[in-house]
Amino acid sequence: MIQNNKDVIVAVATAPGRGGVGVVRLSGSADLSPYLTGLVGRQTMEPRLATYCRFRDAQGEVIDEGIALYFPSPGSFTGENVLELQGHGGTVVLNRLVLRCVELGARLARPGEFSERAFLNDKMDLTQAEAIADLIDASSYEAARSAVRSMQGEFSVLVNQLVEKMIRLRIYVEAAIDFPEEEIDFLADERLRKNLHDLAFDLQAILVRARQGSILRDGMTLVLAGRPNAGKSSLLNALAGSDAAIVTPVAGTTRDVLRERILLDGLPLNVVDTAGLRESDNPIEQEGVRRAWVEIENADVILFLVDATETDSPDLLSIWPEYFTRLPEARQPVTLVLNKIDRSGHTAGAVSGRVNTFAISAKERTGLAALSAYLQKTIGYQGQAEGVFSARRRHLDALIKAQSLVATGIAQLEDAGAGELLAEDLRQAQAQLSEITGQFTSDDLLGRIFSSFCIGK
Ligand SMILES: Nc1nc2c(ncn2[C@@H]2O[C@H](COP(=O)(O)OP(=O)(O)OP(=O)(O)O)[C@@H](O)[C@H]2O)c(=O)[nH]1
Ligand SMILES: [Mg+2]
Repeated sequence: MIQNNKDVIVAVATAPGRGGVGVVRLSGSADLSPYLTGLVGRQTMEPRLATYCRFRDAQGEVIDEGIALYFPSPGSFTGENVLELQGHGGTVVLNRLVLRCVELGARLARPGEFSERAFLNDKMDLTQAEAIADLIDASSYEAARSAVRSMQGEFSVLVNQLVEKMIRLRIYVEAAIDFPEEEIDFLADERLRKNLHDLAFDLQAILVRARQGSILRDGMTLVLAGRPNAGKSSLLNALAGSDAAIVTPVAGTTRDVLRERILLDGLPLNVVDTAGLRESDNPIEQEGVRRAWVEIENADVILFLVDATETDSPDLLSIWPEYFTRLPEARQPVTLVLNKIDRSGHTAGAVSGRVNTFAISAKERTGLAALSAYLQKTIGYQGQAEGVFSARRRHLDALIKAQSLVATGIAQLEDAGAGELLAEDLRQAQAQLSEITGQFTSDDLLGRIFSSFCIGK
């Protein structure tokens, strides 16, 4: 995937469609003077100075007029020579400019290829490149703020500091192993234990912040499940604040899976409404129930709704036995929601004396604040916390793996005085962290990361 770095690449950098201004970006380590000559009729251009030009085709006909900007290597986004043409934002005009560049020898850039080159030329590390993509995709104010923090390197700095600490510890431990006469003393040193525990503590602190970022970026998936008529669609509508789903007194109203992306007091949630679970002869409903199960299996959080006028049994096993048989290794926490309390007479809010049980009325919209607060807490969302940076699933995975390796390493040392095992755990933990910033990342992974970016980025 990472190849052809000699090519000059070109792409439209602005969003497709019509706009006041459209930007074509050209980048390559090669001399760009043929492009300057071919496009704007000059051999050189003052670096970083906006120059008003006519952009011409092979016959000398004017394609557009606008501003050209030349950034010689290494002072550019990619670190290569970069030429930016700012013309008018029309699809045809911009395509003609791109074609002209291709005529002159450039090739079309792959998605994310500009960022990939910036990364390969050490203009930024992997988390920063990812943060740019996250900033562009941010769907909320907080998500955008956290992406900017990562883009400016806050996340990378913390990860690099951790790596530094790990390296120092590894040097110490490995030196101890190399001098067996002193190994016991080295390893028994109280400072080593303390440093290891500090490291574990720092890892945990970063993980907490990164997890917030990941929640902000991706949103959690909340699935509404239950028997027909329990009020799932009514709850979806109440949460979304709109009549997204059809609600009727007929059991079995919902068949399709409905998704709404909502912000619950700032927490992004993908709320999924599903068909009521029951045995049915109707093939349409059967398919709806099958799809409901797929959603349940993939949920981050499941709300199981029951009609409180029919039951308020605290026993999930009796009211939803299929859950236990179908998801034997159920990891997802199920929250029981007693709905229709306007008719059953239960008190709204957390049901006292029971875990994970809430009483609401979807119709009257009561008890929703307590449910929302509880969801925020379960998911681990801390509101508009300062210092959150955008993080992806892969960052979390690496941090979690590093954390468990450090924990094992500490145990190896404390239980068995096993310096060599500790050294190996630290080595692997360091490799995990280095994957985050891209110091040791396989080409394959890099290819996957950059190809998810947009073209021209
Ligand atoms: N009194 C009362 N009625 C409710 C409440 N929530 C839902 N209902 C009624 O219960 C009936 C079923 O509601 P839905 O939201 O369609 O239930 P559902 O779980 O989506 O049902 P299916 O799609 O058939 O599985 C409708 O007549 C709603 O008006 C509530 O909080 N109080
Ligand atoms: Mg429904």
